[in-house]
Amino acid sequence: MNKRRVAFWGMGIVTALTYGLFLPPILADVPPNDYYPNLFKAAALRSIPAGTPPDYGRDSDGDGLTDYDEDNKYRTDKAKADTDRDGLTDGDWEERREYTRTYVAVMDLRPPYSLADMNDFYQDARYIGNSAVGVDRVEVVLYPEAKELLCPAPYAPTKSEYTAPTFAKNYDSAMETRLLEVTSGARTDLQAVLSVQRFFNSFRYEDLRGDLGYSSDYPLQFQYYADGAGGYAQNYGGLPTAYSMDELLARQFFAAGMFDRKTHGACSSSATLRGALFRAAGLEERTVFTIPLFYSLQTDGTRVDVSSVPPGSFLDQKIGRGTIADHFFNEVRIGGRWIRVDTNLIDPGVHGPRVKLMVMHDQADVSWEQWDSRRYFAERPYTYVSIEERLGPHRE
Ligand SMILES: [Ca+2]
Ligand SMILES: [Ca+2]
Ligand SMILES: [Ca+2]
Repeated sequence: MNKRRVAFWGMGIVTALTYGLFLPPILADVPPNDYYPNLFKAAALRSIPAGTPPDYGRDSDGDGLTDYDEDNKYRTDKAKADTDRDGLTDGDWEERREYTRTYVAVMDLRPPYSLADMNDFYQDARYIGNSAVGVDRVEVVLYPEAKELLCPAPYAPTKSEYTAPTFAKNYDSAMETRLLEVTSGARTDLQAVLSVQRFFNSFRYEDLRGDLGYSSDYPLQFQYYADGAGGYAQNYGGLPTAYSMDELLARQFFAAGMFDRKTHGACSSSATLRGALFRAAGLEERTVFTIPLFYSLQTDGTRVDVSSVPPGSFLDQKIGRGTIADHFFNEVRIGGRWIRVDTNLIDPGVHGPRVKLMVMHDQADVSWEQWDSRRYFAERPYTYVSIEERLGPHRE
């Protein structure tokens, strides 16, 4: 197969093709720690001493953007409501992009997704209309130069809806006891998070694709929920070979089973296990679902011609690998803020720029019937209409 023809889902214009030049300095400002690279893979993070959190909600100049976001995301002046004095305030949808680099994507979205969840530190999203019945057209703006300021809080295991066991993150008291041992030396929530990640790294990735008859464990994850009770997965054709369905689920789907066997599967499985470990340690977490900025398949299952992509560009490299895929990972509350602890915006290793579509306690909370393989190509819920890169005129 022609490598150049792999992996692009999109119907429209691609004008942002020079990503290789614009990656943020990976890990440049992150304190030395052996475990950061595993946890914050694309970390655009700076760390400040624990115990002195910024006032995240303060908006000193009243332009609708917080001081924190003006300093760390938009790069506008937090003391001036109209930084460039053109009569439009910094909070304006277009104005806020003028001091930084953005990737702007127009997308047609079917459920499942959440517009509220799509607005976070790394991206802004707004509804701009319907493109068809049941299909929402959404504009997403990604801020690849945004940098979170990590301000760890003292570690105190907590109980909340974000630490409670869930359907698949089904930790028990024995797991909780073990995880509290794992984090016992941590003074801050950041240290506890890193301790959990270290512990997670002792689990073994188990490639069961041969048993699943697919290139990842997605069928197991998605189709388990196709009928809300797992019956579809139980009847999934061609499965299993080496293991019974119950054993597959124990090895890659339910956290308690993975914990007992010291195994996990690909990203959706890992997000479940890691999420359960965080929760058992009293660290608030939720699962994030993202898709690549450039999607992999058209609705009819054919590959898109990407011959216009400049050879050697960042995008070209990503396409050439043929590894562009949906990605699950976790957010953890550190210093009171939800921090993406795997791929902030750009995953330099595999996936490239990513669009966040929603967060969830558990994948079982989301209706995945759109992902039923029988309808996968015809009704896959997300398509790109256009993608472009913008360099703000006042960006320094
Ligand atoms: Ca402001
Ligand atoms: Ca301002
Ligand atoms: Ca202005």
